[in-house]
Amino acid sequence: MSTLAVDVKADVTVEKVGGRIGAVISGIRLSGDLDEAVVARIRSAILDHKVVFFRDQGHLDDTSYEAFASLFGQPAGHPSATRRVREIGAESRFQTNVWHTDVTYVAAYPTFGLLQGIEIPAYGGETAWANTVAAYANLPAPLQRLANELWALHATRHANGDEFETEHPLVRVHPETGELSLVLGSTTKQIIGISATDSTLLIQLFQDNITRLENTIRWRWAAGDVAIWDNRATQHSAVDDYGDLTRRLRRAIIEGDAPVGVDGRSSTIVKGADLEWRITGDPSY
Ligand SMILES: O=C(O)CCC(=O)C(=O)O
Ligand SMILES: [Fe+2]
Repeated sequence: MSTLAVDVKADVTVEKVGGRIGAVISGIRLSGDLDEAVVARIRSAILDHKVVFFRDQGHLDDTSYEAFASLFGQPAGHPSATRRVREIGAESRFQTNVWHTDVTYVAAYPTFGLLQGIEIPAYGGETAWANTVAAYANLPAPLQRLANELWALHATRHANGDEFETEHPLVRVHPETGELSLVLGSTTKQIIGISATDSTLLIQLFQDNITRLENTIRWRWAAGDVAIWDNRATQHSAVDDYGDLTRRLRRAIIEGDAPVGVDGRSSTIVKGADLEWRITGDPSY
């Protein structure tokens, strides 16, 4: 990871905006036609900083936003949908104002998530991200050793009754960086093989370490801003403090791969399937 606050190459600047997470990238007009080298530069900034922000990208519409998202992998969505870009507003506010990693109730959960500000309230409505790699790295060694051995059940039930359950390692090896990150979030139900009482305490212990303020960044949206996060190395939460004001964001997520734990084992599906969550048509934040 670069230790410089600002890193400049070919008119593109990557400027850290948080000590452990977050950078603003300037000098790029986002589109689906970016050079391979520019895409590689963005991807490596995401891997380094876990979430990156671009200002003034109001020229994007659903189509060009999806084309841009596709530079990082296959945008996920209903297979028959013509667009894999969705606008989110009031309907999602009570599902997303909690710390989570997107769609961890399936095995191959998304690699990246993208949001763009469309209509931003005069106050509030920020989004916060937390670095789950930094959270693991800053644990004392005995807690790291404990975490390395634990697996957790992630589960949810969609409004249409579809149920999803997956077992993930508590610590995953990042497939691109090799970094170790904690895998938890709002759909984590139980540490496998540990009593419900102790399991709740352990989840709380590791979750509290993820969301320590020094591991987080909060983004004050302006219309046109785009954020891209590494969903394998972060959690995020919307901040529901904008009262009755309107808040609209454009969203896309990129299809992922199943985590691998430090012992080399991959996540396993207990109920439901990786693809089903997209086919139900249910929102999956
Ligand atoms: O509304 C937000 O700030 C976050 C939404 C969210 O959790 C998501 O798009 O995955
Ligand atoms: Fe989310």
